[in-house]
Amino acid sequence: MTQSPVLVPILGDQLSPAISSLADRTPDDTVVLMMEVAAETGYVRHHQAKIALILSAMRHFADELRAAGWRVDYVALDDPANTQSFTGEVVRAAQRHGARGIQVTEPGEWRVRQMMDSWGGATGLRVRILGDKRFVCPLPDFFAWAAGRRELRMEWFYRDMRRRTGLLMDGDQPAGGRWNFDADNRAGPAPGLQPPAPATFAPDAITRDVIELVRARFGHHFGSLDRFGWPVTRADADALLDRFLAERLPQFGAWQDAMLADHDTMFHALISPALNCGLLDPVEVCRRAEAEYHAGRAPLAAVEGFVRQIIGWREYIRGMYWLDMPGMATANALAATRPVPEFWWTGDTPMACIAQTVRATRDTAYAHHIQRLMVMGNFALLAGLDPGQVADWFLAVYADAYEWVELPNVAGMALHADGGRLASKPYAASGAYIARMSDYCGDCAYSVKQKVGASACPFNALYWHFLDRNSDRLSRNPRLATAYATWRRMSEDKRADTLASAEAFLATLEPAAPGWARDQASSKSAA
Ligand code: FAD
Ligand code: DLZ
Ligand code: SF4
Repeated sequence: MTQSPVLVPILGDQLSPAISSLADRTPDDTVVLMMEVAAETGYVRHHQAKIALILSAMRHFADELRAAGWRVDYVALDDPANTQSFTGEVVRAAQRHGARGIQVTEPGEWRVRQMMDSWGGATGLRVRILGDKRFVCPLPDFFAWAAGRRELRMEWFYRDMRRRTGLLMDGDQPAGGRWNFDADNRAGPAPGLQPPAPATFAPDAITRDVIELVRARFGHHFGSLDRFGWPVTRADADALLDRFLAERLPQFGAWQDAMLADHDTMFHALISPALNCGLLDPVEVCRRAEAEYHAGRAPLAAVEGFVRQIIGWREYIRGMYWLDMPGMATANALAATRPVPEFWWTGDTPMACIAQTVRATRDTAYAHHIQRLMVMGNFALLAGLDPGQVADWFLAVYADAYEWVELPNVAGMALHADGGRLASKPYAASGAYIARMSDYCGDCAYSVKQKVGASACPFNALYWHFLDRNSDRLSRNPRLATAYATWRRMSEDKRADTLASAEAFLATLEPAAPGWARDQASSKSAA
């Protein structure tokens, strides 16, 4: 080891041996710094399983790096000297090791980028911040793609990513002659559909230690650790991917939007927690899925649908986050101000779809895309929940939630708070959509067929209430023309009954007690 090494901080979502901050380094000239810090475990009150996943994956990754010959300085959460913030620990480590410079991969969150930009001043050292090569599209390329375009639609971006990676391409043409096979996908659940059991991984000694730590320090946070089964090593993440490819991918497309009360995960891959913290590589995952198509084991529609989620949506969402931050965090184009209700945390509601989704979320720190978008997100949109509070909820409760991916999905895709930059129309739907795509309604205290009144499905009247109260902002949207025409064709009495029914329901919503998502002292409104 040279006298003055370069310090390479590796954050909890940078757990990839191929991370760009290490690519040009050699072990004899480098100290890797990994930091468990209270500022990160507590900037929202993360689900207990999310904290356990990240701390355990960090500890396993430190061992993996050490085994590969790297010198790793690992600061544990309960180290008495720990300053409990990234900046404090970088300053301390730079002094401890007499570092001659700092090299780091760009972070996933705006607030952490602000921290990194201060490290040069705080340490007096040169700080090199490198692009994150784990994404297909470098941020400067995304900004160039977006520049001068009036509409930033995912579909066009996705085609560029197909060409760039060569995934599912026959020369310069899309495999099968079409870019998008969505028309073949997304059916409601067929009677008797039996998705396979999800793969889970028994906690090893490191994970068990972390679980004890989390119970002791964060036992007051939302969520249960009883069923903790997320992969925390690369080997287990690979095994999860293998199971998905063999057991779920062939049916992934067809049932991508379906929801069943007894099968929380349906045919989804469950890989987002591992992907987002760095245990899986996105392009590698897509190449493995593509190979299933070439081997004749999975249909093109399913594989294309899956690849689109990763090199299309995931990349596009990240680009939009960095393009629109910091404004995205406070965007509220529909002026929605209602507090998140208490039942979003407790699940204590007669609405079966929400109760089921909150239960799954509490038990596993996971819900699949349609539960997030068309149950929780749709409810938030229709009820006019405050986008900042909704974003805090999503950031806290899901094991895969980092702001770069959570916020555009919440503010852009679910809530239309960005005024339509990300989605050309709000994903607003009445109970009929949930009834078609799930088996939730059969066990619900409300009747999905009933349009108004105390026993009617709340989504029904709320849908019209949403359109009516936002007509100045949305009625000129051509994609909502039919809905507004239907609303206008209703008799005045029917419209009045509908609005009164929605108002009566909204009046029953109890705001969540303060402190579920954030320590009260660090809440956004207090900041
Ligand atoms: P699958 O359905 O099997 O899809 C495969 C992969 O595609 C996912 O692992 C993910 O990496 C990618 N993907 C699919 N849809 C999206 C999308 N809209 N944005 C980005 N990537 C996507 N995803 C997160 O990773 N973190 C979040 O915090 C997050 N918050 C969300 C909040 C809302 C309101 C909504 C509507 C969606 C959110 N998503 C988020 C996107 C999506 O719901 C999850 O990526 C998905 O449910 C993860 O489960 P899976 O791995 O089983 O995904
Ligand atoms: C989410 C999280 C948590 C809970 N804890 C830590 C931690 O103790 N140390 C760490 O390096 N990272 C943690 N993370 C992930 C970071 O919040 C993440 O790296 C940043 O949000 C940047 O995306
Ligand atoms: Fe949800 Fe309405 Fe169906 Fe009940 S009836 S499960 S509230 S959609």
